[in-house]
Amino acid sequence: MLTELKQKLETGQAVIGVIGLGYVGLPVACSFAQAGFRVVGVDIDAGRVAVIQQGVSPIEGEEPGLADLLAAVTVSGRLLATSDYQQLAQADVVLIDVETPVDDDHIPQYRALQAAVRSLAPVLKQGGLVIVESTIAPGTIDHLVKPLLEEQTGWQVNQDFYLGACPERVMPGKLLANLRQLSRVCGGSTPEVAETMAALYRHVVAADLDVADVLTAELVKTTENAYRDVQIAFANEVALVCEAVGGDVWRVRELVNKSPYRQMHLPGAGVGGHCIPKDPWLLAHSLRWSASAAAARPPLRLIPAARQINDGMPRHVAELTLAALQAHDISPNEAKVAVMGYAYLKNSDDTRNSPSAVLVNFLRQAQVEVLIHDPWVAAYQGEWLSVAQNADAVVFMVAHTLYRKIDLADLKAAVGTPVLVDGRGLFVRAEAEQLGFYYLGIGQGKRIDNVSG
Ligand code: SAJ
Repeated sequence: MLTELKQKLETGQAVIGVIGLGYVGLPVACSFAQAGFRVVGVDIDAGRVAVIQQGVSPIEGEEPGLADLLAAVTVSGRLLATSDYQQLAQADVVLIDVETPVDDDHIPQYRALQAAVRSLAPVLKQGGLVIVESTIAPGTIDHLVKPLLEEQTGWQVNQDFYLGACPERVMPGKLLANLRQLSRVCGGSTPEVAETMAALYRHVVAADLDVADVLTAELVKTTENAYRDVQIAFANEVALVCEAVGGDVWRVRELVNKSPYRQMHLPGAGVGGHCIPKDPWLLAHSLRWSASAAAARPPLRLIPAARQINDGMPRHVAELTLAALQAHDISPNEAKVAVMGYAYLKNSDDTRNSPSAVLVNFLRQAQVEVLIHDPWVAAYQGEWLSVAQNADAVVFMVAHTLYRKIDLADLKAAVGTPVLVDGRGLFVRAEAEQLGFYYLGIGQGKRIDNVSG
């Protein structure tokens, strides 16, 4: 059966199913349709399906090429969007691209994944290949997806159907580009399945396709993001040391990275987004699938600690801000603070897990009046100067290019009290102080002088 499937993939005769038409599934569906496959895209959101069927992308933000591609593949009929799982009966390969969030206790929430598998099972074609592209805790295929599919179909994996994991590496704003240009790990339930997956992805991926087993594919994706989180936490911890001892972390980082094999990441006001805050917990969860894994392991220390450091940065910025207000004898309930930047990432409109949201909540709990600006986020656009007008402190949380271009003299003229809190190393401290700002920055030796005395 696998040989037949591989032939259909190589000739482009295979029908591809995609479950979940979000910011991962929709570009994937469009890319396989563009490659010449017939694609059946299924989503439970009928409204979303209707918009897509009209050839319109429901994905917000700038996604170069996606709108035109979607229009083309719906007009050509290569992509059929539907809410009817029955349509997947014709699919030779089914990709699953549904959300896999973690809850407040960092436990993966697999409701969407389980619902997708349960809805697919009754219509799955015998000999079909099911590939989970969502980021999942290592062990999820083996301990959840495989048993559920076997139970729901009464079939046996690698006899009646095949299974794989090929975690996505998309990033908002670069969905189609990343899909084409980033390498993928094709984790198959057997080596032949992995090779078959590579034959499939070869049609849309121009980068390496590395064949592996399923567990390796699950480990690679969660590890690559846990790696980034730990690296950022290291930079943040060095920043806190520099503040305490009077150093400048930006200069330290610049010179550290001149040393071979050093790549110190950027310290900052926090770590947001839909990947980095979540994936380390998915990796950690791999230890909970079996008692033996749980018993064998030493308690995880570095990965949880990194999450705690990074999650603590917005509060640290809030503490710097309150300290600066106190140095000017301004009590929180009399203060007006302008927060510049609400997206989680520079030059992005994406506010998922925004560090600014944590900062704003903390300041408002301290009775501070908070105004927010973000040139990319619809709710907070407008003239930055008017948001900063008469502020007792201006806090920069996101390294938007617009903010880097701000003339600090204009800002100084607008503010009520010249307090500048720099969460992303946007400005040169000496220049800000020369203009009369009371400057506090992440990783820059904390000031302790009281200016009102
Ligand atoms: N951040 C820092 N310091 C750094 C880098 C990032 O504080 O040195 C902060 C950012 O401000 C942001 C958060 O971390 O709040 C995440 O930034 P990111 O650059 O990692 O962007 P993401 O969250 O979109 O990460 C995604 C990831 N891709 C996938 O999961 C498929 C990540 O692995 C990629 O490295 C990143 O995109 C990318 O650069 O493409």
